[in-house]
Amino acid sequence: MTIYEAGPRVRSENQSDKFRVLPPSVAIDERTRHNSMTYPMAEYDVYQTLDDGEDLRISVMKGEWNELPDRARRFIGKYVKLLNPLAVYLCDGSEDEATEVADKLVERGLLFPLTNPKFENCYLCRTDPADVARVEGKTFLVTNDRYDSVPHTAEDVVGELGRWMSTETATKEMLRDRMPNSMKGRVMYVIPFSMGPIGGPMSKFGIQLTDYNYVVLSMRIMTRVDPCIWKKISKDSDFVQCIHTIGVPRPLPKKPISHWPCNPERVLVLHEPKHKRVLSYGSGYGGNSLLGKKCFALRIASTLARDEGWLAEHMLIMSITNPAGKEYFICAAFPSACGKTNLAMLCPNLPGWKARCVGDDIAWLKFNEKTGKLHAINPEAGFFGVAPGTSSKTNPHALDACMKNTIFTNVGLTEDGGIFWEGLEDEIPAGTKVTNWMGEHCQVGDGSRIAHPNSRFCAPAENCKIIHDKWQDPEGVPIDAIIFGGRRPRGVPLVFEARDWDHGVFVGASLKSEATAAAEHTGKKIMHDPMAMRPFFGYNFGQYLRHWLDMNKKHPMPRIFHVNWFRKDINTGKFLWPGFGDNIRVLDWICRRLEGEDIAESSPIGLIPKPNSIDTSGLGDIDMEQLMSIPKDYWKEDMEETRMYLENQVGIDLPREIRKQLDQQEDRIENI
Ligand code: GTP
Ligand code: SPV
Ligand code: MN
Repeated sequence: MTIYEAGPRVRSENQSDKFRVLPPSVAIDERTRHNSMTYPMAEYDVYQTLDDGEDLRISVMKGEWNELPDRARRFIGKYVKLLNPLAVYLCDGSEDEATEVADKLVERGLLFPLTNPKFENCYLCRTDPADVARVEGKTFLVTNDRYDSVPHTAEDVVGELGRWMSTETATKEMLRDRMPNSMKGRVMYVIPFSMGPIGGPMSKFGIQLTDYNYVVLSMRIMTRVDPCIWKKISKDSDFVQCIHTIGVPRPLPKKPISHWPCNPERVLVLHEPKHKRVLSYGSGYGGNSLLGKKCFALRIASTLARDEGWLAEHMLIMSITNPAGKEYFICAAFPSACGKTNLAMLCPNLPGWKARCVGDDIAWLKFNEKTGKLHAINPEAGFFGVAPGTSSKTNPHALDACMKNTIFTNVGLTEDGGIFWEGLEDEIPAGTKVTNWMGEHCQVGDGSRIAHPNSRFCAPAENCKIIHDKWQDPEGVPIDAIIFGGRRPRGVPLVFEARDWDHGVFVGASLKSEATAAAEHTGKKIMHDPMAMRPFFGYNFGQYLRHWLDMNKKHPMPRIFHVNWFRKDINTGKFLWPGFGDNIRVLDWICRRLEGEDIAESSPIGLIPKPNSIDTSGLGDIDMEQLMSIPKDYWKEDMEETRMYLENQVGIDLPREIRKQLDQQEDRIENI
């Protein structure tokens, strides 16, 4: 019974009357006594007055409650009342804290430290096989008016551009049926974080509450977690409320699979842009649980961006410097698992070129009056990258960035304490014994799947050897070009330039790609993924297009391009383009276009490279003719299908400029 002997800690003088320190509650003490291994000991108790007037007793395990700004205390208090955790743990983002949390997870069997000396402070984690990706079908926008969230679809058409839930249903489903007591017996971690450099003019604050310590470790890598944020919130800045629970209160109904507690049948992820609030229940994985990422930095932020005149996009940010020393910054929007991380960390295969990474997944873009250009920041601080396919050949910088302070999820564990995934066959010899992502024993090269297709590494951005000097510049970097792209095995040429801004927005709106493993879709069917944002819009896609179109009316905007690294030979089925480091050849063409070089010619779908204007020196046999061809039948069908899609999915919300682009492009294709 040490807890009473320890007694309350001496508090500082500036306690408000809303805040009193009490001896730890008997309730906590009982639980602590019964299972002191599992249940941590509360340090002290406080009373917090809630918005409804109730004085709630809260046990604080770590951190100084009275140093939090009043509105943060009220926010946390409100959810302590609802979720009923054992205690509250105020995270400070420090290394000691991360070590403490990681050690606990190793003890529990969720994390495995990588013992191979190649790795420094790296861990492997395996999830419940039912919790391996974002769940788009259970992700909703919550607004009073349905059409603030999603477009008017045609009659009898199921909308694909976001899901809407009414405020009443959301309240019932989340706040009444799921969240009450869902943290019972668990600790609530409170994470103050910034998306973007702390205090920067383009940055925003968030507070995430979570009962999952894996999330604590990952948020610390992916965002800037820092207690100085409390002070900034208390002064003038607002914060986005991020509430996450795995939905598995204690005692556990059954033993978690792979030591990964989750509640896959009941997953629900809700966004309320009006209240700047995200509520996520049931999943511990990626975009479902690291709420700074897709939930905040895309869905909530895109709504804020519309209201405040900027853009929040699913884009990488990189710079390339040509042999003459001129640097260009570009943003590229590719759907999930279509090559953003790879392009962002490009190793150019043309002599004299240099590439630098600013961000690999999300860009916040705002016009900068000083430079007269659109500027971009990467709101994140780490990479949550697709593991399979990453190798020293395809993406050496990503592989290198994973060697320290990294958490791997759902990859294979080799017998010598390293990692394996599909794509590393040249580096890890066949026959090496591995434990696959499900914990089963197998061997490299035995034909079985070793890493999950959506397995990921979570690594600090500062680990990347080619991270740009300005990646943390609070003003962002000036963008010269925007690129769209997807996996298009047929018909779509390697590169083309949009005719103008409106045409470029139309190109983005018509973006399609093969389905990937980053969400619950299976197979390789071609899906529409407008602006690479289909799962991430925070508001009505028709209004989103309106906002994009209007951006160019207010400010000069960068030029827009479309690329396709994934076209396949119609005879052999093999990729026609080598991709990866050779993508610099396409970027080189784009930069020369920006310089006004006469290397493009008009085509029905945009400006395409003149023959021989893409540098293919040293590539051997490349079928450029097939790679650049624009088959009339394909495009006729494609345009008809795109028209159907936009009319069915966006209906009366489709801006007239986009309709005009559709008409014009159809006419041009008819005349091929
Ligand atoms: P998210 O993190 O899900 O948003 O994905 P991402 O867009 O960052 O995709 P990433 O760069 O991780 O690439 C996904 C897969 O595409 C990996 O398996 C890569 O190896 C593969 N890939 C990337 N670039 C190329 C390319 O130029 N050519 C080919 N053939 N494959 C590529
Ligand atoms: C994506 O799916 O685009 C990702 C992974 O970047 S997740 O964070 O899970 O959204
Ligand atoms: Mn992504």
